[in-house]
Amino acid sequence: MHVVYTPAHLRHDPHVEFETSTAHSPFEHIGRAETIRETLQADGSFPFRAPDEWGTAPIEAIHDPGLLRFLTTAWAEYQAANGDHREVTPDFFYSSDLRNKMSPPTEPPSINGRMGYWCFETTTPLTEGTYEAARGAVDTALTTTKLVLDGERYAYGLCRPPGHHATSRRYGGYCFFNNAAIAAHHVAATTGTKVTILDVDYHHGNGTQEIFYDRDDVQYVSLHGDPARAYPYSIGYADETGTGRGLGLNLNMPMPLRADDDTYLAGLATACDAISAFGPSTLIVSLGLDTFFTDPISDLAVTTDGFERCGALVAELGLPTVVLQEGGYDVSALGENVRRWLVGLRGS
Ligand code: OKP
Ligand code: ZN
Repeated sequence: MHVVYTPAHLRHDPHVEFETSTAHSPFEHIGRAETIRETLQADGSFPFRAPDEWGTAPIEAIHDPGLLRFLTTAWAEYQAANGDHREVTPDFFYSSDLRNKMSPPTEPPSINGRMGYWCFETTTPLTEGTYEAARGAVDTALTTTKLVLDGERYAYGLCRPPGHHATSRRYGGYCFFNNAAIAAHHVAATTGTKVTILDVDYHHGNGTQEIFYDRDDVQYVSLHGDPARAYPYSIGYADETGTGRGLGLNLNMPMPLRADDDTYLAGLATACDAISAFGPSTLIVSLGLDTFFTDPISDLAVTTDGFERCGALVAELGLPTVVLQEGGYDVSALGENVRRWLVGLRGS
């Protein structure tokens, strides 16, 4: 199984995250991807390659061109307007409720206003090289996908920053471009076949759900901490099943507090039944390891052995599978947890 990796992710290097009313060192940092790289390289059975360059067209197929335009220049524009800041976060968020009974908000002219127009929360700072890192993660996702479309059974893309919280028009939740959504659309658009995104990150992939909610060519299936208690709070409930042509093709499976391996795997088996019923040509996995029992920001209780069982269960679908990295914040265990999930998938 090939691993696609680029050091471009090192350019997204936040030092501060505003979360739970404090400024602290970020959970999402360069050490995450580096420990995964080191563990997979040390294993010796995962050949590495760099991504190809895909340009911006695949991003504009999913995201508002305004979001792309904003992210290319926002960090530099913020410096020009506000003086030197190592990393930048909005201090104002647009809400359509502010303009109740009026025309909807449009992109404001000032950089401070635009920060809050394109971003939805406070934990996702822009650093000097964030845009290049986010482009590298998209290139990684597309190159991993191409390996599978060209005939490899499995491939793993070490995407960082992650992607599944980025909506068609907003960034946030450590995510800038939705790597998995861009990859899924690429498969659907270039092959004319159906695709499933299976999202096993602890957090609901609100961006992926939003992007495909009304489409009948891409199914979204997610297991995640119940949004009644877990980020992103406002979305991810079981009664969100799709709309229009996409009705019935969005499956949310909120998980109870401290769900263990057997509980989680029972949910995953149900998810796999829904995937089989849909009959996709290709599976894209949004792989988060933050369901781990010692993850610092999550509350499920999956173990390292459980991750290998998850990979093996997904393999039983018998589908060409693109695995893309999302979350996972217990850095001491992250590399081994990814490795074991992939070992389970490939069967040895
Ligand atoms: C990204 B991925 C809770 C704050 C949560 C953002 C979490 C983003 C997770 N107090 N902060 O899905 O792993
Ligand atoms: Zn997560």
